[in-house]
Amino acid sequence: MPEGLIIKALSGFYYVLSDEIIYQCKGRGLFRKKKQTPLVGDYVIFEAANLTDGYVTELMPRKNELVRPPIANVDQALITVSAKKPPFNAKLLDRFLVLVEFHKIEPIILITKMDLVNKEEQETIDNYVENYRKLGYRVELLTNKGTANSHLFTELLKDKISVIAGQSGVGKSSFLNSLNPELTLETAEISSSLGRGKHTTRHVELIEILGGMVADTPGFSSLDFNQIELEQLPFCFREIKQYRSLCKFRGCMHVNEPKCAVKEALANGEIMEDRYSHYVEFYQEIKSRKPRY
Ligand SMILES: Nc1nc2c(ncn2[C@@H]2O[C@H](COP(=O)(O)OP(=O)(O)OP(=O)(O)O)[C@@H](O)[C@H]2O)c(=O)[nH]1
Ligand SMILES: [Mg+2]
Ligand SMILES: [Zn+2]
Repeated sequence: MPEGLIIKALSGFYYVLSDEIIYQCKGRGLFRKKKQTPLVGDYVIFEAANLTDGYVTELMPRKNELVRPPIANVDQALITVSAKKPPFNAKLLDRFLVLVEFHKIEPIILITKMDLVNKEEQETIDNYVENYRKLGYRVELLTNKGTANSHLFTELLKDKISVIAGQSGVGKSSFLNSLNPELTLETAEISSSLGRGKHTTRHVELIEILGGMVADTPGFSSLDFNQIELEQLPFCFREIKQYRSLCKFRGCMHVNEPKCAVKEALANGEIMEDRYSHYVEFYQEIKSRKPRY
């Protein structure tokens, strides 16, 4: 039986890509019995007598899975923030980074709408970019309008499953369109009264771009840290992870403890203040979460 990749799940059907052909399939009852739900990104075994009456019969083991957006086997996340409209938001960027690091997915940072910034805003952004690059992140500054961006990403997407994530209106669909002029993903002006996007993209679908599969998503609709336990948070910040073994106390959470190497690095300017203050905010957020039982 053939193998394929689920590229879209809609109204009870799974669309399975196999050898450049898409088969419309249903799930076999067996998934429900095993409490398995096929996801976009699942590699599957299926049978199909024709293009519209197939059945997914088996799911291959997953590398990882995200709940919102629902997608499996993600290799990397293109975290998208705009330089302007909506305004650059480092805290939101760090929120996405924490969620992506938590799932052990490689993040790539895209800063869009660079055509809109003035000199002063450019300097602020350059400063952040330098810091994020120091942490080892790949950061790209982009203009999606009237510019081809494909030359920057020829190797990046190839043979991988990527998701593009970010607030509504930052230009995710526009960016994907800029990689391939034949793509015509729907985009929309951000609302002038609210200054934010309209959630134009509504379902998750993998699209073939530059030799890889990319999911344009409606943004990570849920950006809460419900799955993350307090002890896991330091591991989601690369610089904290790097210094934590030097702290005096083994269970140091790098907030109130004495002889904390993270706070020393902060005082020496080796850790960016902004990042640390976001760490503390996220720490408080998780700490004040109601217990789940
Ligand atoms: N000036 C400028 N405008 C951009 C750029 N990228 C996107 N836009 C505009 O920003 C608006 C929102 O872009 P979309 O691509 O729809 O944003 P999105 O992130 O896909 O939004 P959702 O689908 O709602 O999550 C559109 O009007 C785009 O034309 C850019 O680099 N420069
Ligand atoms: Mg979109
Ligand atoms: Zn510490």
